[in-house]
This record gives sequence, structure tokens and C-alpha cells, in this order.
Amino acid sequence: IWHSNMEVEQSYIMIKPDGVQRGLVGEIISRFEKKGFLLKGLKLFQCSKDLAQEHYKDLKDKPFFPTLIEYITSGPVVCMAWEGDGVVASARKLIGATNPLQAEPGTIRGDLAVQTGRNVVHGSDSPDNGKREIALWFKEGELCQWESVQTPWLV
Ligand code: 3AN
Repeated sequence: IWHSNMEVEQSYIMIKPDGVQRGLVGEIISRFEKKGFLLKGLKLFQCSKDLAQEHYKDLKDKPFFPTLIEYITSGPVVCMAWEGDGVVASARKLIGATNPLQAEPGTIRGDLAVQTGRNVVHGSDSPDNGKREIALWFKEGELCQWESVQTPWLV
């Protein structure tokens, strides 16, 4: 298995098929960009059942697992690798609670979704899972090494 950047915290963020189909791609990417995290990888991708099952393997005993796999493979997703100090926890705050009806207004799910089974976006739940998921969804060479010009202006 390959590893993305081991030193820096990274989160795997994915716009799910409902987000793509509803035309929310620009809106969702924009929230992470404006927050100030660094985009290291980005692609539109139709995933296989095997990949979806591997990604969600911790949930394989849940009753909704088959529906979840069907949903994630129902159309293209947007795969993203975002980087920055604290990006994992911060991205989950930007995304909001799993159940969009409980997600605060101002969060992505709070503003843009109503159903848990159609909650438009995924974000890694720990830095270790961030690395694992980025290595799972991206091939080596698909991430870009670059620094944002914004950084020097902010510090
Ligand atoms: P989160 O995506 O907020 O980290 P998880 O990891 O508990 O939440 O669940 C992963 C995904 O599984 C959710 N994004 C959602 O699509 C689906 N899911 C979770 N709980 C349910 C549920 N009770 N019914 C249907 N789908 C669910």
C-alpha cells in the first residue's frame, strides 16, 4: 500500500452521488477552499462495489449497509484530498452531523440536505482514516505537491 504525505494531516472528502446530481459540486468545494485548506487531489469518479465496500467496511454489519453501497455506487462521486493542520476535525464541523436534520445551519448538511441516506458529502473521521481513505481512492501520482500562495499572506 502506498502512503500520501505522512507528515501532514489530510482528510478524504467525497461529494456523494446526490451532491453531484444536484449540482452542488462547486458549492461544496468552495466551502473547503474558503476555509483555507489545501487541495491536493481532485477527481470525478465512478466507484466499484468492491471499493465502496472496502471504504465502508466498518459499517458492514449495519442493516443499511447494502443500501449505502447501492447509493455510493449509483453515480459519479467527487474524490478530494484536503490538507492542513486540524483538517479532519474541521472538515467534519464544516460538514455537520450525519443526520442532516440535526446538522446546524451553516454546515454543508445543515444547509443542503435532509436525509441521512442522502447526506451529500463524506469526511474522514480520524487522521489515520484520512490517510487510509486517500490511499484507497487515489492512485500514487494522482495527488499534487504544491503550496498555496495564500499561506505567506496569512501568517
Ligand atoms: P459520517 O458520514 O457522518 O461519518 P457514519 O460514518 O456513521 O457517518 O456513516 C457513514 C454513512 O453511512 C453516512 N454518511 C450515511 O450515508 C450512512 N448512514 C449512517 N447511518 C445511517 C442510517 N441510520 N441510515 C442510513 N444510512 C446511514
